[in-house]
Amino acid sequence: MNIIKLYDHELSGNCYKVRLLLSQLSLDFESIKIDVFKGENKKDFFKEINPAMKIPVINDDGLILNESNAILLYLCDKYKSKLVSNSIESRAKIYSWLIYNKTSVDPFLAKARAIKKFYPDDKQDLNELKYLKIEGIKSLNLIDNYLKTSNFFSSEYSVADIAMYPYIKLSYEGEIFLDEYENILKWIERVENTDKFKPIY
Ligand SMILES: N[C@@H](CCC(=O)N[C@@H](CS)C(=O)NCC(=O)O)C(=O)O
Repeated sequence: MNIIKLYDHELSGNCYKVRLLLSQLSLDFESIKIDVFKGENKKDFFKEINPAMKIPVINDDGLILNESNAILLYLCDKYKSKLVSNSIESRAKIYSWLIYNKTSVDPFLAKARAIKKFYPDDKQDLNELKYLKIEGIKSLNLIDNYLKTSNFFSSEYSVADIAMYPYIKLSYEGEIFLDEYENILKWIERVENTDKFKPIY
């Protein structure tokens, strides 16, 4: 039987997106840890798997795929999940939010988290952090406003919510706090109450 292989790291929000979807689809998988802190993603064996040298990557019966949000869409298509809607209008919304996530949310929130959580104090660029915070907050404002009238990013819980969840939830680790984002906080609770939800840590 085919078991999906996931090149993974427990602290990676992007890998978590894939683990959460696999859990919610009840799909077994083998987690293969790539220790990015020891540079394993830059070793020759991994460059052959993903020349971009980043995790997550899946190998599903020989189909090798990188880019977390592409993996989410692929898994839903392959395993016929309704976490990508059947309605063309809802799918369009999901695509739009997945791209917004990768251009306007993760680049700011994930980078701020990486700097504050993983870089030594003397390697933290405070100007960069300031910029990431300003841009991250612009996106959080937009999202909070959107969630005022929507329970989820599409008409129902979908991969767009899975994609958005980890770096918004963990934004405090980059010193971007959610206290004033009432609608985002309620959305986080709704996501955490979905079936077979698993916390990142
Ligand atoms: N756009 C990629 C980003 C992947 C990414 O940045 N992965 C991080 C871990 S969360 C990584 O592999 N970092 C190692 C490095 O850049 O050297 C995705 O969404 O999958």
